[in-house]
Amino acid sequence: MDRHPNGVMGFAARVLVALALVAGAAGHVLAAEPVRLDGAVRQPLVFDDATLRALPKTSVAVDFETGKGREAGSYGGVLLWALVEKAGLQAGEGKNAALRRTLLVTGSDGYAVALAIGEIDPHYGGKPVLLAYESGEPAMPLDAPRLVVPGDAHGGRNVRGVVHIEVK
Ligand SMILES: Nc1nc2c(c(=O)[nH]1)N[C@H]1C(S)=C(S)[C@@H](COP(=O)(O)O)O[C@H]1N2
Ligand SMILES: [Mo]
Repeated sequence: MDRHPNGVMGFAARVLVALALVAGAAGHVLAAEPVRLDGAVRQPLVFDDATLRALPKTSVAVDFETGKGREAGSYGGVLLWALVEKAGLQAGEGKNAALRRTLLVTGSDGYAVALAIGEIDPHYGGKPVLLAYESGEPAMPLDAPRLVVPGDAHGGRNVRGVVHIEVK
């Protein structure tokens, strides 16, 4: 007798859980703030997951120490240099003035690191620093874009949840 109401409640509960999961999943996607790229560029740009995924993908291997131990794996995303090129780097005045430029990359929690443009310019360091949107093998999407600096021994420059890249 009371199996039926329980069954109905069970179904209703399952529908609510399913709705919550769908809303949660949708909220998850919307939760990732877009990344603003501005400062010394001709055209400030904003990148979201879709615009990043539409650009050529690069994958890099990482192996770094963190406060919680070693992390080895892979990340996929877009070359930071490609984003800067797209926005159009403004070099400024003087001999090799572009080499005075830096990129301040900031996460949603305010954590920030600086890179020199010469570190990523293919004419100089050419390091494949990424704005990554996926990681692992097989690749899983990240909650939010992450700066990935391959070759670093410590993970400190791999800014999670990047929201702003300022060319200074
Ligand atoms: N936004 C943000 N990114 C961050 C940090 C942080 O505090 N905030 N910590 C950094 C440090 S010190 C390390 S060691 C790595 C840790 O990487 P993990 O989060 O993959 O473990 O994240 C880096 N990226
Ligand atoms: Mo760290």
